[in-house]
Amino acid sequence: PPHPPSFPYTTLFRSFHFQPKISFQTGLITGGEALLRWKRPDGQLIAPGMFLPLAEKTGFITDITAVMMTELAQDIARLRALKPDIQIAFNVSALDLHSPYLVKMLRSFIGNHLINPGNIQIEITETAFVDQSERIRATLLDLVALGIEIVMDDFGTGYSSLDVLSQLPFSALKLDQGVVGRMTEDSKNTHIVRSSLQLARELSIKTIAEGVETEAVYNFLLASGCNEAQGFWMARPMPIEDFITMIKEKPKWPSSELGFLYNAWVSHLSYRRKVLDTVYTMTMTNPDEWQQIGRASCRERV
Ligand code: G
Ligand code: MN
Repeated sequence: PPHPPSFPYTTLFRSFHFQPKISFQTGLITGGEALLRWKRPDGQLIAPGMFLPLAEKTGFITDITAVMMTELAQDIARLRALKPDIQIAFNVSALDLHSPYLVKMLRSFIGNHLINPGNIQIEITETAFVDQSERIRATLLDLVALGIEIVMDDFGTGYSSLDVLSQLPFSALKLDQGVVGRMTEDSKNTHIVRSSLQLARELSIKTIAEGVETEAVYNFLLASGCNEAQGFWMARPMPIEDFITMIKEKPKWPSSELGFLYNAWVSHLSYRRKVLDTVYTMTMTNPDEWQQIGRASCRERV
């Protein structure tokens, strides 16, 4: 079996690969996810699965993040020159959120006009751990105050919970690639995806589908009102030079406003349901309590 690389990691060549994210509304690239890639001196790539778990266990991940964050800011500056509104997602671990260094670094990049807050998105996985610390919560709020979006990664797996989603300032959820991949296999998975999209809608957060490997899955998500897609069917992660070429070419995938009409329709139905529920409740209640019910249902709508 392959061994994880031994320390020091610094002897390895590190870089980011970028996987494009596509807007369902326009069919165009909105940005991408930055994925860490390590190369051995012989040129062989080391899969993240081999070094990240060890780095997390030893706490070394925070050093990696600090070094790579600086590199990423340079990369984003290059990409911004081509597309000023580009949005690059960066994965951080719950460990990275314990200390204020992440916020400090990002604040300085923004202060120096190297990047705009809108150019970077922070993806957090294993949010179960995030839940437990006030310190982490404070870090996330600092990032939001800077104008940076926080994404819950791997939504639909054991690590991401509904409870955490509602308590922390996430502005998007990223559907797990396993859930997305199995979507067209049976109707249960289809319902899981649809109801996740609806949940996000009700919480007013954006949705990104990861692991879109076929046209069928792409089209289904398009019709269901998902906001963005990422996956092998459109593009694999690639070195920055290739990503730059692609951004220049402005490729276009299928797009439609249909999903957004679907959204509006679902919202309308659920609004009607709430009105009917309220009326029904009122007929069953003492008029003295009506005002309270009205107030409660108004709160729900805003
Ligand atoms: O969960 P996270 O966002 O960290 O996952 C990103 C990983 O998913 C990357 O390593 C990327 O290579 C992989 N990936 C991206 N798109 C696809 C896809 O369509 N299918 C599969 N199997 N993996 C994908
Ligand atoms: Mn991710």
